[in-house]
Amino acid sequence: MTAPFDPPAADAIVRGACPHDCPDTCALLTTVQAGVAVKVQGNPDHPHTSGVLCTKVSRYTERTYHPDRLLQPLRRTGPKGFGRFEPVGWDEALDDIAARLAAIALRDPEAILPYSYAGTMGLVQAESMDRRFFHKLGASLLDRTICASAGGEALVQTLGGKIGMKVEFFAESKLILIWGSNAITSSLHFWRHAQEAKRRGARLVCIDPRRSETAEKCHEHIALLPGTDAALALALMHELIVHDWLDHDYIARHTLGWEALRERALQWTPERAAAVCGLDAAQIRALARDWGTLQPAAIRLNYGMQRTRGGGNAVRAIACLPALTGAWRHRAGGLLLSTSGAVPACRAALQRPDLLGPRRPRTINMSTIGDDLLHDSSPAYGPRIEALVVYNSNPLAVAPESTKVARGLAREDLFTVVIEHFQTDTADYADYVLPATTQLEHWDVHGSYGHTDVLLNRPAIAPRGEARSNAAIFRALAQRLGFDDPCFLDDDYTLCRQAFGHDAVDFQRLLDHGFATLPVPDAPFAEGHFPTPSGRCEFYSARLAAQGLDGLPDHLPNHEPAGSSARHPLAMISPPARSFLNSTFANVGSLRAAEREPLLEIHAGDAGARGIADGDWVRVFNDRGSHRCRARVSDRARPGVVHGLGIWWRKFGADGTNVNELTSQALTDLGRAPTFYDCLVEVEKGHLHIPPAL
Ligand SMILES: Nc1nc2c(c(=O)[nH]1)N[C@H]1C(S)=C(S)[C@@H](COP(=O)(O)OP(=O)(O)OC[C@H]3O[C@@H](n4cnc5c(=O)[nH]c(N)nc54)[C@H](O)[C@@H]3O)O[C@H]1N2
Ligand SMILES: Nc1nc2c(c(=O)[nH]1)N[C@H]1C(S)=C(S)[C@@H](COP(=O)(O)OP(=O)(O)OC[C@H]3O[C@@H](n4cnc5c(=O)[nH]c(N)nc54)[C@H](O)[C@@H]3O)O[C@H]1N2
Ligand code: SF4
Ligand SMILES: [Mo]
Repeated sequence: MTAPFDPPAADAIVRGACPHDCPDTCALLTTVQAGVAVKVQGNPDHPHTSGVLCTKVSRYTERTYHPDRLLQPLRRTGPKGFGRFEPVGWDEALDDIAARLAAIALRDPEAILPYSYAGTMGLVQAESMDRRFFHKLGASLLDRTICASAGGEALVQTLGGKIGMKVEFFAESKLILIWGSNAITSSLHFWRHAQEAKRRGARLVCIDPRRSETAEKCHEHIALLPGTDAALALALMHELIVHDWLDHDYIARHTLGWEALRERALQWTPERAAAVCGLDAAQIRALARDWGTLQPAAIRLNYGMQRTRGGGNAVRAIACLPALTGAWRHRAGGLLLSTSGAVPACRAALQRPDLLGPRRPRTINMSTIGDDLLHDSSPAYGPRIEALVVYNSNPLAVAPESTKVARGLAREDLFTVVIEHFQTDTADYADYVLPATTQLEHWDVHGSYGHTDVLLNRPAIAPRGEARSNAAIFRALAQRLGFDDPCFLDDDYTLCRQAFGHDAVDFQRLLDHGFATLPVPDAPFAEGHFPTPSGRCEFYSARLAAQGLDGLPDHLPNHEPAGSSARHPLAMISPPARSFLNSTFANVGSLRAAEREPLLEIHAGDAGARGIADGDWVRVFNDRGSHRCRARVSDRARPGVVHGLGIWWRKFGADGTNVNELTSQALTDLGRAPTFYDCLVEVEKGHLHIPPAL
C-alpha cells in the first residue's frame, strides 16, 4: 500500500510525534510554508503535551536545517577517526555495502553486528525493516541494554510488566517521591503534574545524590550516595513494619513473600541504612513516616537510579513499597517507572524474527561494545566482529569505556556503516556514512514509556538533500542482497499500518487526530491482578531464585563503592545536561551555547582539598582513562560525589574525550545493563590546554 499522500504541497500544519528517547512522547504540530518547516510546536489538543515542548525540540527546525546536516552518502578517504570523506552516489554506496556484507555473510553472518538504540523511538524507523534485514541475513543479535533493562527486568519480576500509574494522576497525589530522576530536565510533562499536586498541597521529595534542578524545587531532598537506594528502601520497610504503617489486607490478598521480606527488612534499621547511604537516620525515619501516613502516595521512579551494580535489586525493593501500604488502591497512588508494556505493538509482524528460520545467532550486549569490538574469534565467542552497521545511536559517545570503543572502531579490518543525520564521533570512524531523514521527513508511529497514548508521525517536508529513511535504506540493501520475501517491499506507510493490532488502535483515528488513547485502567493494581506468574506483587521471586539469584530484593554494594579506593576517592555520576538528549543536540548551536562546555560539578570541600577553584580546568581520571573539563564548585554536589554532565560529543571536548572515557563496562545485577553511575575517579587541577573548539 502506498502512502495516501506525500508531504503537503501547499502551506499546512502537519501532525507528528516527537521521536526522542523521552518518556513524554509529545504530539507535534509543524508549520510548513512553501515546503519549508518554519515552526515546530506542541499540539494543544493532545492532553499530555498541552501545547508545550521542551526547549530542545522547540528548536527542531534549527536541527533539521542545520548547515552540517548530512545530505548525501559519503565514503571515507582518510584514516579512521579523522572524519575525512568524499561524496558518493547512493547506488555506488549501496552496491559496495551490499557486496561487502554479502562476502562476510558467506563466511559467517554472525560476524556482522547491527548497532542501534533510540535516536528515534519510532516503531518503523527503529525496529522494523532493519530487523527484517538482519534476521534474513542471520547477523548477530544485539541485546539493547544501554538504558533501561535493569529497571525493566526488575519491574517485570516484581509487578509482572512495564506498567504502572497513569502519569496524569500524579496531580492528585498527596505525597510524591521523585526517585532517581531529574524530572525538570528529562520528563517535563510529568513535572507539570507534580507541580499541580504541589499547588494542591502535596509534599514532594526528591531522592538523588545530586541537588538537581528538580531536587531544589521539592520540599525535601534526600542526597544519598550513588547506588544505595535499596538500602534506603529496605530501611523504609523496616519503619513501616515497626510502626505498623501497613495495609495488612492488601498484603494478604495481593502480595507474595511477605514473611520473607519482613525478615529481610527488619535487618535494615535506619541507622544501618544511614551509614550505607551517607544520610541521617532521622531523615530516613521522617521519609518512612511520610510514606506510611500520607495517601494517596506515589513514586516517580526513573532510570537514573538503576545505573549501578545493584540497580535491578534497588528497583525491586522500591517497587515493593506501594503494595506494603496499599498505595495501589488509589489511582493517584503507586509507582511509575515505565508504561511501555501497555503499547500494543505487533513486534513480530514488524521485525519478522521468523526470517531467521532455524538459525539462532549469538547475542552481543551493546553495553560492552568496547570489549566486543576487540574480541578475537573463539569457539565460545564465535567470530570476530567484521562489520558494524550503526543507526539511531552514537556508541563512541554514549557507550562506557570509550577508549576501548575508539580502539575497536579504529580497527582497519572492521567494515563500518553509519546511518546518521550528522557527522557524529562514531560517524568519523565509518567506511560509509549514509544520510538519514529526520522526523519531519518520514512516516512513523510511536508508543510511549511515560504515558498511555500512541501517536502517528506524518512527514511535514520532503527529505532534505538525498536523505532516505532508515527503513528505505534497509529496503534497498535487502533488494541488493536478493531478499525476495514480499515483506521487503513494504513501504514506510505500510509498516506504520502493521505496527499496532487493528483491535487495539484505530488507525483512522491516528490519521485524523495524530494520537489515540489506549484503554488502560486508571488504577491498574487496585484489586491486585498483577501480571506475574502468581498474579500477586512478588516480593519474593521464584523465577529469580530458580536462576540462582536472591529471590528477595537486597542492597548490593557498587562495583566501585564510594570510599573504597584511596587512589580514586570520588564517586562520579554523569546524568544528562538539560539542553542535550543523550548526545543528540550537542551540535545544535543554541543548545550547546546554553551548556557552554563539559563541566564537572564538585563540592567546595572536595575542590578546596585539591586546590581547585570554580572555573578551573581539571583532569578527571581513573585507571580506564582521563577527561579534561571545567570545574564548577557547587552545592549541587554532596561531599564525595562529582557530576560530569553528559553527553558531549568527544570532538567538542577539551581533549577529544567525554565522561564515558571514565565509565566501566561492568554490568548490573539484573538486565545486563551498564553501570554508568558506579564509577570512582580522582580529580586534579589541569594546567595546560586552551580548548581549541570553543
Ligand atoms: N533533557 C534531557 N532529557 C532526557 C534525556 C537527556 O539526555 N536529556 N535522556 C532521556 C533518556 S534516554 C532517559 S533514559 C531518561 C532518563 O531520565 P531519568 O531516568 O528521569 O533520569 P535523569 O533525568 O537522567 O536523572 C537521573 C537522576 O538520577 C540521579 N542519580 C544518579 N545516580 C543515582 C543513584 O544511585 N540513586 C538515585 N536515587 N539517583 C541517582 C542523577 O543525579 C540524576 O539527577 O530521560 C530522557 N530525557
Ligand atoms: N555517561 C553516561 N552515558 C550514558 C548515559 C548517561 O546518563 N551517562 N545515558 C545512557 C542512556 S539512558 C541512553 S538511552 C544512551 C543513548 O544512546 P543513543 O541512543 O546512542 O543516543 P544519542 O546519543 O541520542 O544518539 C542517537 C543518534 O541517533 C541519530 N538519529 C536520530 N534519529 C535518527 C533516524 O531517524 N535515523 C538515523 N539513522 N539516525 C537517527 C541522532 O542523530 C543521534 O546521533 O546513552 C547512555 N549513555
Ligand atoms: S524531548 Fe520529550 S519533552 Fe521534548 S518534545 Fe520530545 S517528548 Fe516532549
Ligand atoms: Mo535512556
